[in-house]
Amino acid sequence: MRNIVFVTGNPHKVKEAREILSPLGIAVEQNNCGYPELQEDELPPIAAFGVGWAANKLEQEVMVDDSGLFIEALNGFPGPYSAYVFDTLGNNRILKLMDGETERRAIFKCVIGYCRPGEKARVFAGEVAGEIANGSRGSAGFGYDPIFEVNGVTFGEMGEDEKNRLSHRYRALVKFAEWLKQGH
Ligand code: ITT
Repeated sequence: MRNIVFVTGNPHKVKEAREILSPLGIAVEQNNCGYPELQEDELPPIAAFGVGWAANKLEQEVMVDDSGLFIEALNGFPGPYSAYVFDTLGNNRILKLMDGETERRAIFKCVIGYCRPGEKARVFAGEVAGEIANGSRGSAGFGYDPIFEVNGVTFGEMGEDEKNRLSHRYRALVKFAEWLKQGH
């Protein structure tokens, strides 16, 4: 079993990463030390900078996860600002912004960053297309899960297994695991 330190303050991400990666022979250990998040329009440079910073600070190989919900009708908002917007507005205010809007498509994106001290950061991106639900439904998961639906079912209504088989995070983590398996 390979052990990788996951720098994140979000225990839900760690739980999902464990469920997805442990069958692939990768164990994940959380470190809550945080890292600086660049202001960028897209997630990969944020993850790359953050993971490089954390690898050098902790002097060991680490991974990070930068995720965001990109809503089509809102020109990609909240995107890279998803954590701030979730904390300040929350799901109900997002639903209000979408009131009466028929274009409800959204993309949930996840970028996994990985780095060893002194080396170049690697990023692995995954995304899933879905829609913003008409209301908040389901209590599973975390964050935007109750308002993001795929084929009419919100992540909040799905069992963990179901979300972890199709999520943005699953898709990014599988790419990461495949790359590690190639001997990196
Ligand atoms: P770290 O940066 O410490 O890893 P965070 O929760 O701040 O934790 P992000 O910067 O990636 O993470 O924030 C993305 C926001 O989107 C945040 O509010 C998350 O709760 C939310 N989010 C991320 N992945 C999600 C998922 O799978 N389902 C629902 N919401 C998610």
